[in-house]
Amino acid sequence: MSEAHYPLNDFVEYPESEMLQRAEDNYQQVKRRHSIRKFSNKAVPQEIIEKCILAAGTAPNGANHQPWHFVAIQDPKVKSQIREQAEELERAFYAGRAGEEWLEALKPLGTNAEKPYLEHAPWLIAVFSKKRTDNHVTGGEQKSNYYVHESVGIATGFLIQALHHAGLGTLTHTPKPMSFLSKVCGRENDNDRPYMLIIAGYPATDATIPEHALEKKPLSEICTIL
Ligand code: IYR
Repeated sequence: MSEAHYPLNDFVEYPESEMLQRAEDNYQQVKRRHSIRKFSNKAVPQEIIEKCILAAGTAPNGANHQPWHFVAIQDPKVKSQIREQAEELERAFYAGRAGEEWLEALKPLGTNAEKPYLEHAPWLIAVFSKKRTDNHVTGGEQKSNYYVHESVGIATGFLIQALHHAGLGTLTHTPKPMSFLSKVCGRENDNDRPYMLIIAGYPATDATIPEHALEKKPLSEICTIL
């Protein structure tokens, strides 16, 4: 037997012209989001980060099992552990593990193994995916999760969008392997898997973006109408 269904009473319908304006406004807003690699150490209230994580938690996902967990880190000791271990992995990456083609692709970004922003930024948010449920959704009983990667990817997108919308700069970071994050975040178990690290805070006054960051593909290249 299926559960009770409720009428969809919070959907808001706009006149077409207003919809077009809203779509345009949103495009102008999201197009100002750029990954930044220089963060100010100016504090950001925890409440803002929590609200953005709540927004991430509304993402569409498999069977509403919500297969994610977010660890929001502000503790300087934890941040410096993350920086230390991430830099060790990045040194190996830039020293050759990446391979020539990948390093060539990264040249326009001007990145290297130094990751001071992992300590400077007020917040690091480690996103974990969960293979099985272990939360209130199924009354504590462990059940399989579905479309985990897709679900957590969408939630992470929502999180980045929420942080940007709130007025914060962001950067995605995926050190490989990411297993050290499980340990640092106290989530070493066979259910949680580190998915991505999101750095959030105010951009430093001398933050820059590479020239090519503004070169987005035109609609004709990314869209086909049938
Ligand atoms: N993780 C490395 C390298 C890196 C890889 C890609 I693909 C990027 O878009 C950016 C960086 C680093 O953080 O330097």
